[in-house]
Amino acid sequence: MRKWWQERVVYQIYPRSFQDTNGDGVGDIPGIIMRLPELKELGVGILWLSPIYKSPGVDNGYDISDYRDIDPLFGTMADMERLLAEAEKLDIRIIMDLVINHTSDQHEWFQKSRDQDSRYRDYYIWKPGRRNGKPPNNWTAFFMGSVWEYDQKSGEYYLHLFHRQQPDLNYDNPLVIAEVKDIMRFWLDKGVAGFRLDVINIIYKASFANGKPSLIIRGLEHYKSQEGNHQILRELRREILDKYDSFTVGETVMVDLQEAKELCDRERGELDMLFYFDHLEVDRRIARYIPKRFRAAKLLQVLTKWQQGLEWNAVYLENHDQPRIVSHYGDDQLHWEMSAKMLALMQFTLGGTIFLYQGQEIGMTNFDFTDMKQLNDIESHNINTLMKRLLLPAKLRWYWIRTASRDNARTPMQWSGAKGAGFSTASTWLGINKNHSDINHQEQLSRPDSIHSFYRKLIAFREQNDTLKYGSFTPLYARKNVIAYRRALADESYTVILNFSPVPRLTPFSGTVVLANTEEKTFAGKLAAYGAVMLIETNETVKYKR
Ligand code: ISL
Ligand code: CA
Repeated sequence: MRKWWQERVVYQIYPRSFQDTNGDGVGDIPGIIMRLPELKELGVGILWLSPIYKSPGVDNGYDISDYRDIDPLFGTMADMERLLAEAEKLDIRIIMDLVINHTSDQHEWFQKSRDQDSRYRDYYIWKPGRRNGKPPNNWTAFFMGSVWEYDQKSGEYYLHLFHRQQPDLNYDNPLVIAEVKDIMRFWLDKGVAGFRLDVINIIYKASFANGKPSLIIRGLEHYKSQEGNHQILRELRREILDKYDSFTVGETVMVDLQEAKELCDRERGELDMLFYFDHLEVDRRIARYIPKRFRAAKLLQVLTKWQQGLEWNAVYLENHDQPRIVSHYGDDQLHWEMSAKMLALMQFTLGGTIFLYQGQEIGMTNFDFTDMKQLNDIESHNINTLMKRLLLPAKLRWYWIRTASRDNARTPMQWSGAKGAGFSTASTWLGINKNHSDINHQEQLSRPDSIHSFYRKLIAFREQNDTLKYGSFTPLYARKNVIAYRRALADESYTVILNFSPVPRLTPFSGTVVLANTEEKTFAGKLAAYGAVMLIETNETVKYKR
């Protein structure tokens, strides 16, 4: 049976950078309300809000200090209720970002937990150090360094897989699971339609033995996708989520296809879909920060694996942790518009639920910062410090940060070409890209051939089209950074051909165009630089060979 969340396009909002209404340089909930009509116009059916809960903001809200309150930076609970009501009027549903692997160290639970005798002690993972004065084990954190932080007050170490101000909850404690259920109920009762579950496959730590040697994350094998983790997800699903008309999308760290299949299996009843990263790491080495050459053939291979492997995909090219897709797999200079549209066409011709990230629909690019001081992201700063310690030259460090920093996606939304980009009248929490004079929402609304118009067209087309949402996926061709695949359902079949290179390419296909980033109605085989076409009734002169 088909579900409503398989039919709608999701739009991720990073509230801090979306729309400021009170002139403090930070986006807020009234700003989201103000922009609802534009989102409706685009064709969006679901909003995912990055965290707006009370938080000290060490990791921009992914460190929650009160799950039942709104951070004053973003507004009030009344604003949030108004947002839910206004969105409902437009038939837009809202999912929240739920971060339950860890809390903020400012959360009341954690503060109380520092007392050995508190009932909250076992809400977190406390361990004595090893006899040699070393921390409890050798695991390393996602944001660099040890996962253990010594707490003077307790005389013990606590575990944090991310920043030291993000202590991990203890999922061996049923009280913690009970708290999570309450929090979920609280928001579902307010009318949210589900959750994006942050790092949800690493919440259960099965053992605390030393990790095996690893270049990046040491210890992963003791907590990634453990049976205990699966059990918790099933329990949350059965006891809470199934009681509401809701869905979940899990963000899953370093997940492989087998794990993903288990996590999303309908019968098992854990997650509805999940975010994996493979398709964005085609040009990355082990650590996301180390680049390597992009090859479209490799991308096709990865897409094929996941499109064919999973029953239902979450299809995304950007989020608040990733560089902008046009700067990443496209060309944000000479071929900006063509490559942004080519990537849009690729995304909308993949099966699953589409997730757009704010600004993607106007082809926003990576930041134009020139100095580390302009960055806010703790991950970028930590990685820079680590690379410095490894004596990597400044130029290389900056090149890596510039291509991979999470702040690339976090610069304020470019609504107009005016000072402040229509985002804010004040000086903003993170710099605005200077290219907002050319790349902005207002300019694109005025043009029927803009990237924004193209997205609108794609959303509308897909809404009416089951083949793109539910059809099979077959790879057809990969040569010289041109790839092609087929999507088919019943007696409908489409061929999608994409050129990832900055020069025109000849392909063995021709046929009738349904969607394209150029004007032609029939395709004779030659794709423009970053050209993209979707054909119905295709002639193919050569069969695909790997
Ligand atoms: O972004 C990453 C690589 O640079 C990942 O390692 C990322 O930290 C990981 O995917 C988890 O991300 C999520 O949890 C983090 C938070 O900082 C991210 O913003 C969030 O998306 C901790 O809550
Ligand atoms: Ca504000």
